[in-house]
Amino acid sequence: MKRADLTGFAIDIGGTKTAAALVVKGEIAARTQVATDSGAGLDAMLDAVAGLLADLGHDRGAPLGVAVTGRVGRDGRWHAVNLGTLPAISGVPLAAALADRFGSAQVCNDAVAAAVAEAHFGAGRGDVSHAYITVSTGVGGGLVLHGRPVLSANGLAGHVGFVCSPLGREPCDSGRFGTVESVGGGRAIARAAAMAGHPDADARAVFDLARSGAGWAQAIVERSACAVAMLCADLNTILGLDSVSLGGSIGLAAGYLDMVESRLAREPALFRVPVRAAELGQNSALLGALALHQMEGKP
Ligand code: ADP
Ligand code: BMX
Repeated sequence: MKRADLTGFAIDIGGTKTAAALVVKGEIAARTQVATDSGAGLDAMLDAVAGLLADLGHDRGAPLGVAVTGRVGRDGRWHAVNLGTLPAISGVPLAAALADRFGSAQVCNDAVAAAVAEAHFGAGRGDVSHAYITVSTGVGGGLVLHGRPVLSANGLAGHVGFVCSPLGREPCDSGRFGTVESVGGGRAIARAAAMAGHPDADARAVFDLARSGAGWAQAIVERSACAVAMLCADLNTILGLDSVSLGGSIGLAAGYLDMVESRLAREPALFRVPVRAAELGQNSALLGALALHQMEGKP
């Protein structure tokens, strides 16, 4: 698959923001985004998507790739794995509703889409086994082996944020306990700040305070990066990875990758893996969703 072959529209519904792009010959020709209404049900989510697509000049039936936070089963139903992130998304018929409203559309998990784009056109280019990890509202993942994403009928494959961390001390809204997401994701960082007496600080504010020297904020950021570094070593142990790319607003925040790398350097050499910033930045999931639309039926 060549990046230059990608032309069409793409949507990325995250736990915090919903982005849309018009892609022409593999380049982002126009991009727009709004805050995700995290309490919304399917219809309201798709109303927001319709508004973004209208702004970009989408016509019914044009190629459309849609990446969403949460798992999407082969039956096209969309489920939040972490029900604290999208409480109203539990088995809703996303693929059918997209086809009804917009004509042709291909839907997948946001981190799987990003992994496909990074593996083919970004930080994992040329590698046989690549993992993408997003540290964002949650912690998501996608695995691409020999150019193909690892998928499962229930849409759970690749959800590496729900692996348990040795640093885990809290329940996770997935129902598990002590997941990487419950230590390192944006919602977890905000919750840790609240427990440290800073109830109004979101993850971005915690990073700003850490940079200006607040020790409590530095400790929270460090814990997130350590949990992600240990996850990279664990994934490398299971899959024999050539590389990992790190995305999401937290994964891409200044200094975060350095912290992950310095924790990973404490692992025995055998378990270390090269970790790189997602080369496509905030556009990985958008480009990957459209790439998967193109690969439809083939992955
Ligand atoms: P989404 O989860 O919708 O894909 P993001 O990748 O932007 O969206 O992740 C959202 C999380 O990232 C929020 O918790 C937000 O507070 C945090 N965040 C946004 N910008 C920054 C930043 N510059 N530094 C650190 N954290 C950030
Ligand atoms: C969560 C999970 C994943 C998603 C990841 C990153 C939900 C709603 N989402 O682990 O499916 O890939 O977050 O998503 O259960 P983001 O919103 O943080 O970008």
